[in-house]
Amino acid sequence: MTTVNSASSARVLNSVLAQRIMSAQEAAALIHSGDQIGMSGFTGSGYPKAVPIELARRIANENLCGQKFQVSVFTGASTGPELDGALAMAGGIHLRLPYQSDPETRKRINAGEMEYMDIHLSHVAQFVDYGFLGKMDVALIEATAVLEDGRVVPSSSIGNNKTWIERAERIILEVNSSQPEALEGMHDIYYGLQAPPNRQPIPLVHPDQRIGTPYLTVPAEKVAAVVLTNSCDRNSPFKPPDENSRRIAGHILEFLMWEVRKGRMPASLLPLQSGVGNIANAVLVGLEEGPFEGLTSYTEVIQDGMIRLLKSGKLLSASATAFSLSPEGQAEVNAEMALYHSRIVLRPQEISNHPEIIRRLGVIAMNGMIEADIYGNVNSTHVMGSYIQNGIGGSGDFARNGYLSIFMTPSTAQHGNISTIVPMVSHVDHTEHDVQVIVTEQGLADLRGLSPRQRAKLIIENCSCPDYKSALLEYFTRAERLSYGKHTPHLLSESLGWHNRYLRTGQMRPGAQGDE
Ligand code: 0RQ
Repeated sequence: MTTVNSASSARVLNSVLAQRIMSAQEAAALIHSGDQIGMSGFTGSGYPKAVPIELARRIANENLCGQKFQVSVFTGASTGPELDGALAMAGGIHLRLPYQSDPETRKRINAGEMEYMDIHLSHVAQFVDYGFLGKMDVALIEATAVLEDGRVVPSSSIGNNKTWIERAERIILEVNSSQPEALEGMHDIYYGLQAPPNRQPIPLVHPDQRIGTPYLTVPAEKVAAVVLTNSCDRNSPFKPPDENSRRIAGHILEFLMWEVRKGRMPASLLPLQSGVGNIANAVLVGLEEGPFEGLTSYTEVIQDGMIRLLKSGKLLSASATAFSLSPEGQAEVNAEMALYHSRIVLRPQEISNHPEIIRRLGVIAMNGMIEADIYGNVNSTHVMGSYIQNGIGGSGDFARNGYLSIFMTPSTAQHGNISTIVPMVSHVDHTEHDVQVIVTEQGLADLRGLSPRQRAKLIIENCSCPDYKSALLEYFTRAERLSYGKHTPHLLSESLGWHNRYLRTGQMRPGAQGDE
C-alpha cells in the first residue's frame, strides 16, 4: 500500500527535489509508450512499488482503448509482484532483462508474448554504458532518503542504479519510508569505472573493503518526479532446510574440510558466494554448525543464512548488492543494525559480480542448477531445453571466475520423475570448462583434473539417483563403443531423445506441453 505521509516527506531534505514531489499516478503519466526504463530492484528488494502499479493501470486502460502501450524494463535482477507481476499482467512489457522470477512474467515469456534477454548480471551496466542496448529513457529508482545536498541514500539493493541514473534522460525517485534510515552508510558506490581503452584496475583487494561513497549522485535537473511511498520489500518466508538440502550441504562441507586439509584453502576458507534458495541456505546453516571460523563472503545477495552466520561471529563480513530476507530476517537486521552496519557492504552489481574481483579474491561459487550432464555441462535456466525458469543471474559471473565453481541440485526433479543428471543438457549455461564440482544428495563429484570420460563415470557413480543410474551407465557404455569420436562419447539421437521421453509421457512442467 502506498501512502504519502509526513514521515516520507521528512526524508526529502533537498529543497529542489522536494518541489518535485507528486503522486505515483502523476509520475506514471511521465512515462511514454516505447520507453526503455531502468528500474531498481534485486531479488525482491529495493524495487519501486508505487509507480509501476500506476503505470500498469494506465497501460491496461490505454490498451483497452485499442492502443499498444508497452515499455522495456531493465532491472538489477528479480523484483516483486507490484513491478514484474503488475506490468506483465497488463501486457505492458515489450522487453525484459536481465533476470526475473515472477510467475506471471515467466508465463508470458514462455507463451512467446514477451521478449526476454537473459544476460550475465555483471554485463548489464557495461552493455548500457557501451551503448549496446540503446538509449535509456527513464530511471525509476527506490531510495531511502534524499539528503540536503541532493545526494541519495540508496535502498535495500543497489543493482544497476548508478548506471540508470547516469544514463537515463529523466529520473523518477520513489522515497520509501519503510526502508530503515540506518541503511545510510552501508552502501559503497564506486564511480571509478571507465570504458576501455581507459579502464583501470578496480582497487578492491579484500571482500569488506570500501572503495567508493555511500551515496548515489543524482543530477537534480534530470529528476522529473519524487514519489513518497511506505511499502515493504517482497520478504519471502525462510523455509528450514529439507532432507535433500541438508545432505547436499553436508557433502559440500566435507569437501571444503578436505580442501583445507590438502592445503588448497586456508582454514577460514575463501570468500563465499552462495545463490539463493533452500539449498544455498542449507549450506549456510551447515557452516554455522561447522568448524570454520573467520569466514568472509563476496556474493550478490545477503539472505537469512548469512545474517545468522554474521550473528554467530563465524562470518566476519558480507559484501553483496542486495538483501533478500524473510520477515524475521528483516526484523533481526532492523533490531541489530549497529551490529550489522559495519560488517555489511552493498555495492553496484557491476562490482559485486565483477570477474576481475571474483578472480582476484578467489571466490568459492555455489549455485543451483536445473540439470547437469555426465560430462559436467550445466543448465541453470531452461526446463526441457525451452521453458525458461528464471535466468542465469550471477551464476556465470561467479562460476567462470571463481576459485572453485560448485553446482548443486537434488538428483531428481518433479517428484522423482525426472533425473537431473542427463546424457546431454537440453540447454547450456555453464560449459564443462567452468564447472569443477557437481553435488546432489547422492554425493559429490570433484571434476578437477579429469578427462570427459573420467568425469562421466564419476558423475554417474556419485551424483545420479539409483533409479536412473543403470540407464545413464548403459548410455555411456554404448556411446563409448559406438560414438563417432571417443573423446566425449555421445549417441546424438539418444542423448537428445532423453528429454523427449519425459515430454511423451507427460512427466513435465505444464507450461512446456506441446513441445515435441
Ligand atoms: O518446478 O516450480 O513447478 O515446483 O524447476 O526448481 O527445485 O524449486 O529449485 O528454487 O533451487 O531453483 C536452477 C531454478 C533452481 C535456480 C534454479 C523444476 C522444479 C521446480 C524450480 P515447480 P526448485 P530452486 C544467484 C545465482 C540460476 C540463477 C543463479 C536458478 C522448478 O537456482 O534460478 O544461479 N539458478 N543465480 O521441479 C524439470 C529438471 C528440473 C525441473 C528443476 N531437471 N527438469 N524440472 N525443475 N529441475 C542469484 C541471482 O543471480 C539473483
